[in-house]
Amino acid sequence: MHQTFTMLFVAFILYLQAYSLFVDHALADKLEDEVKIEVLHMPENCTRKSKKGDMLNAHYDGLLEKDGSKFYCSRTDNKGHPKWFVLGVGQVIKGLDIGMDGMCAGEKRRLTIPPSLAFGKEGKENVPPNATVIFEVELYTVTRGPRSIESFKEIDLDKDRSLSKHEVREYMKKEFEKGGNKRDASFYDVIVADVFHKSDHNGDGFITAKEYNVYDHDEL
Ligand SMILES: [Ca+2]
Ligand SMILES: [Ca+2]
Repeated sequence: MHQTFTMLFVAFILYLQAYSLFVDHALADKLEDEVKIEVLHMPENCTRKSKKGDMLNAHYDGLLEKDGSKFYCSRTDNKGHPKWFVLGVGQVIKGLDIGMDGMCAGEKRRLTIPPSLAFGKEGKENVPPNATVIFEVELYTVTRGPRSIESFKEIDLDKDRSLSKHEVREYMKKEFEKGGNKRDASFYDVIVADVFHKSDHNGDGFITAKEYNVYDHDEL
């Protein structure tokens, strides 16, 4: 009789522990899925806010929350060129896709991103496992996404249903210079090379509609 009671009691304690683990876990999950967004600078004029599918051009610094050490800086890496990427399609870590939504050109934000939305359990290069990271981002331009059928047609000047380097370059130039920002030729060389590296899967120097719609997962 006494033994049965003990066993029941132990079972009850185990149940409570399991329950609290579950509750803690559920709470932790909820907290983990949030990106903390702090606006550091907001420009006076904001004509267009970023949304999924837009092409963004931004500089960012990545820091570890625990000690503030910097693991990435687009101003020194990537030859100092601002990073460009398509928002909301997994080209960057999830935390940046979430944290850079609804942002204006000229705006600066500090994003605190939990590991589940950053580099996860494994970490990456200079980022240790399970690290919360902070990104300080400065957004330069927001342009309409390059990955819609409309933009494909717009880029494809000669209407042969494939994009040449010349066509991509002209399109980028037109989009980037809408806001009156002049860029030197090397700026476009880098972008065009990057676009073809990511999208011209068979390496024939042209991007077909099919190649155009494939998103590569590129963490940074
Ligand atoms: Ca073409
Ligand atoms: Ca191709």
